[in-house]
Amino acid sequence: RRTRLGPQAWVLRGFALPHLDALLPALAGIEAVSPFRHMQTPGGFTMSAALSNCGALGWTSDRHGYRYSPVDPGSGRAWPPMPEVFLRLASEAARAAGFEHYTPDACLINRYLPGARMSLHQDKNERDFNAPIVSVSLGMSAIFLFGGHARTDKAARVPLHHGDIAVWGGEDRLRYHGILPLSGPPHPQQGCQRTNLTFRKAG
Ligand code: MD5
Ligand code: FE
Repeated sequence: RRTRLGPQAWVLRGFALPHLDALLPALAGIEAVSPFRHMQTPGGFTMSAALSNCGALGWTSDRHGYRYSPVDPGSGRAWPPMPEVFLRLASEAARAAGFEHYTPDACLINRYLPGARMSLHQDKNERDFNAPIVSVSLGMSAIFLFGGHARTDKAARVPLHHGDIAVWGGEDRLRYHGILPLSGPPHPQQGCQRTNLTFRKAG
């Protein structure tokens, strides 16, 4: 089922479910090389969601700012490569939302425990705003905030569940968005956590 959020924004309910047998072991492999960690913001706060990355570039944050880097600052080594199953799923989801030939070079992975949130922001650190962003939700359900092009625009609340994929491109690519503090029942397989894979064309 395909739900339209905006002119070029879609939620593909359960789209990742048939891929999880391959996806979850690949995620465990990434986590073993580049463990989840809480980043500092330039303003001196600690982000409540922990992150990791895979792919040629990974999104990082510290007191000096936000940037994409080929190196995991925790290890000083390259981020783990993007697994084939990640690439295939992101590209199939992009195609289902109308974006052909999607080749992301970065996958930011956010891990939320109960209470963790992401305040309204735009994703503007990527070089190419023409490419869509593809987001895969795993584990506990969350309320996604889908805002407008100004921070003060009223944001729609969209529940995202285990296996859902959202795709934002074109004029919807730079909308303000966020995640309300995680709460609710544990997920039967994933327990008290939500993991979000966010594919981008960053370089
Ligand atoms: C999350 N992550 O659930 C979200 C999913 C992030 C982040 O926001 O930056 O790590 S990605 C949601 C997104 C990305 C790009 C555009 C829009 C939403 N949008 O226009 O609504 O952890
Ligand atoms: Fe974002």
